Amino acid sequence: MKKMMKPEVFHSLGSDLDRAVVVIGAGGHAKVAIEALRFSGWRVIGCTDFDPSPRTVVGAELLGGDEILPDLRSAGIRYAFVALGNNNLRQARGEDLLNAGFELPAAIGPNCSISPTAKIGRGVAIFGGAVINADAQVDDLAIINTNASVDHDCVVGTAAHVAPGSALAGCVKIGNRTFLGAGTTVIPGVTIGADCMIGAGSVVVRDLPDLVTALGVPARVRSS
Ligand code: JB2
Repeated sequence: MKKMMKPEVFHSLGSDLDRAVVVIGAGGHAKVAIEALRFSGWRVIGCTDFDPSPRTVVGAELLGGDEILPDLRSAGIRYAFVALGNNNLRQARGEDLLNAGFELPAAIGPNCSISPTAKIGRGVAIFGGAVINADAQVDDLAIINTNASVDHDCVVGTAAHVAPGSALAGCVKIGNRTFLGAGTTVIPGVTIGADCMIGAGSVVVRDLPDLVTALGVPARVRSS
């Protein structure tokens, strides 16, 4: 049987839906994303999560599971943000939301510096202190986490994650769904393929193919 949204959730939506956004996920990433959304002027109406136990996440109420999303869309909620740290899940849920007719705003936290010539995709998270320089491109659902930097002409692929304190020098390319652990450095012009895992603190000095795990200074492939 289709699970319906609880009536009290309808009442909590409020009347001004122009900047109202629902957040998918109620874990650690959601905490930072919700505060970044608020910082960038969004009104977070609440979250959805697999775990239905009633709770709040930095003041945002758990509304129910993802099965309530069609009802929220019908009730006039146009915007949703996927706050799931897992790159594959984030991409999958983002595609589900687009298919369901939601728009995916970016969540931009405080003290970010984003070049007016940078291209920022849908549903991107850019957290406090991040820097994105001229002509860089950050594709849909990517995360540029706290204090990470993305220099000129870089391309960060769909649902990739540049973890806190990482630094991409100019003209670096990061493939779709690739994860760069905290404090990763990538020297200019390097290309890292899709679905890679780069260990925290690594320094990547040469190109890496798809689907590898690499770590160290300089980063070496450990498995593929
Ligand atoms: O498909 C889903 C789904 N899959 C997992 N839909 C919804 N609505 N929720 C889903 N979840 C829920 O996401 C889980 O039930 C869980 O409550 C939440 C994930 O929380 P967790 O704190 O484990 O991870 P996270 O993704 O919020 O944060 C991770 O990634 C961040 C980037 C952590 O590693 C953080 O430390 C990190 N900063």
